Amino acid sequence: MEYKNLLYDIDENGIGTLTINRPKAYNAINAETMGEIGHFFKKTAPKLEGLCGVIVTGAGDKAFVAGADIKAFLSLDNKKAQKLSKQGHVAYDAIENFDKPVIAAVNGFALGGGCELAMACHIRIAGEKAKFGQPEVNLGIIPGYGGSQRLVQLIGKGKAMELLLTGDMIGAEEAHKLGLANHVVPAGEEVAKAKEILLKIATKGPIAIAKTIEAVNMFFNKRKNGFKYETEAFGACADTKDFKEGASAFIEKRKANFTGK
Ligand code: CO8
Repeated sequence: MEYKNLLYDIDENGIGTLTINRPKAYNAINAETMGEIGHFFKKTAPKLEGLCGVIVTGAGDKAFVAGADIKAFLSLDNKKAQKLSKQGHVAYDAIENFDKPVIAAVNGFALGGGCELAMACHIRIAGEKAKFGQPEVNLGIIPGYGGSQRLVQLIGKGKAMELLLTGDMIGAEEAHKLGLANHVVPAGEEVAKAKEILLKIATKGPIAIAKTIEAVNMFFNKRKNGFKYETEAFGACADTKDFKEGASAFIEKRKANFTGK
């Protein structure tokens, strides 16, 4: 599918890059863009041959994503707002539950729906000029794309409450200190760092990687028992050829050759 607001490619190592491409609006996400993000993770990315992971970033050097598109807000009512919020939940859940690692390369403002996008990714790399925040209260609303839940998961209730209630923006170092950013790198090196991590993960067994993502996400799924799931997933991994190959390679002191089977 042709996207109007997204660019994507896949390199020779199987690393996909998804760029939110509305630089004039600091990559703000309107309903069309959100629909495209959901479509990318549900329909396009699973079909990309040899894909080992995805980097999500923003076009230009100012913003990752500066939030939902505020210019579309004035026409919202309760019903329309809930519809948009649900659309965002579906798209960001697709990222969180994607079976290959997704890394946010945060190259500038990650505010509101942009911070929520970064938090839906499995890992976040912040450029030193990145700014994070959930400024929704400044607009008289609350986060609608999962921010009230995922920020608590990532940095704990007290700090999350402070950021959500004040709407304050924080820099990359503070985000790193809080556990919101995994790494801080010089501006312009966010994607390179994300690639370095994805290349390392690509040497592991793909089934084990998919099951790890599922098991970690399970911790936060109040309807399911993550520990029970972990046991079952561990058992399922033990049935794979990759598990035998990984264990054999260790014992034989050689590099494992995983096949995803
Ligand atoms: N929406 C639409 N346009 C935006 C947005 C945005 N979120 N952010 C920036 N822009 C546009 C500006 O309007 C401007 O465009 P133009 O030149 O045409 O006026 C351009 O990007 C550059 O912005 P500024 O001139 O303001 O640039 P500054 O460097 O002075 O400031 C900031 C950058 C600090 C990022 C500033 O633009 C800002 O505060 N933006 C808004 C940030 C924000 O409040 N984000 C949260 C939005 S609410 C949200 O995300 C809720 C998510 C859940 C939604 C649930 C369903 C509806």
